[in-house]
Amino acid sequence: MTDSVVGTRTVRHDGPELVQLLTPEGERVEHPEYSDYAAHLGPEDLRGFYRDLVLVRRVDAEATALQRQGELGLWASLLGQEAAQIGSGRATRPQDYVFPTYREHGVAWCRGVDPVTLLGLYRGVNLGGWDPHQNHFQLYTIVIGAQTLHATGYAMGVQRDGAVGTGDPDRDTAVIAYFGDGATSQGDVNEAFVFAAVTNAPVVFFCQNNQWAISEPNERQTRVPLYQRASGFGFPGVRVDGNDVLAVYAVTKAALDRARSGDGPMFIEAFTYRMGAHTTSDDPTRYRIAAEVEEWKLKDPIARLKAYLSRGGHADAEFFDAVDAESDEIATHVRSGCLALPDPEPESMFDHVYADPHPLLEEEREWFRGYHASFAAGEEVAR
Ligand SMILES: Cc1ncc(C[n+]2csc(CCOP(=O)(O)OP(=O)(O)O)c2C)c(N)n1
Repeated sequence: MTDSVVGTRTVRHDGPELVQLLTPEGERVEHPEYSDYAAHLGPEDLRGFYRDLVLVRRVDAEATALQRQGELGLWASLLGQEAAQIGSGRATRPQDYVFPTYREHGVAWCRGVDPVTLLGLYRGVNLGGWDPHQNHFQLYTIVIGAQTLHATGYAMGVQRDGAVGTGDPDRDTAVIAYFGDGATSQGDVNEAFVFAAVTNAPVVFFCQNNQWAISEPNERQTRVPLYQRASGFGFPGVRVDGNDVLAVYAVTKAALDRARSGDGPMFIEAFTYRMGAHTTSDDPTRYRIAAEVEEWKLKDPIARLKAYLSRGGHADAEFFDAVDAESDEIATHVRSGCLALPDPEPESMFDHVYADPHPLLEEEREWFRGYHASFAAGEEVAR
């Protein structure tokens, strides 16, 4: 067991319970239970993982820059959490359904959501920006933990539709809900665990433990490692190295297979670290010491896969250069796409409040139309 004392914090971040297939130095290691779930992955798959990690980091960096330049109102960075998201996202099947928070840009990437569409909410030009049914990727949820209930309800529906445990790999469906360590303190999350457990719903709870809920560190949120909570609800919990894309893939695949086959929910704690601020509105230097960040830089998810690929002769300089060139292209795509996002019609905020027409809403829309028309074009709104 390795404990590290960082300032006043003692953080348990190692030990036999942490599933790992790739060490921080980039060495492949075996795990008695989970190695098999990643055994079919060849060099080409691993190069694909590397490409995903680099590109989503670049999308994230470009979005952060856009916020700094006033083009986005806010951005929630995933820096450091790329492996947790790519590993788990790549383990899902097309028919599975994903319920994200507001930080799952890497999972969105795996589900085929264009990164530009992620920016609409943060630019304030729409309330979400993609069709959840197209990619089986729900809209971002800002209310902490709420999506775990939505996910559990959806999973119970999947069960009732008979899309679990049929043995047909294209039909059996799992649901996966993402949330952070802080969310595990929410009532919604605990209620979701209860419902999922007693109904044996096909849902995987995927917690990215990035060790901070804004300024609240893990030790202010829990007295036991989070993965151990699951047993109290009656389903298995596992802690995986969240910076190890291979281990995350293997553990998530195991949990999703289990859910699809009808064996019920599972909790995954992906132990990782938020390298940047909580959002662009946050200043972590007010509560977090630099030594902790420095320590986690040595566990960088991209560096460890790059080390493995290079040392094993699975990728050469030409490959790494090509991925870098592609990341420049995606940055350009994100930037130009963001600037081209159309401003919404002011009245469109009434469009999706109710599924069917509603008289009060129509009245409010009418009032708003008149109010808006009362301003001459270009005239300053009186304050
Ligand atoms: C119900 C609710 N309470 C409070 C907030 C304000 N809030 C936004 S993010 C956050 C911390 C979330 O931490 P965590 O769940 O660990 O996720 P992370 O952002 O670290 O990935 C809080 C308290 C909120 N959005 N919703």
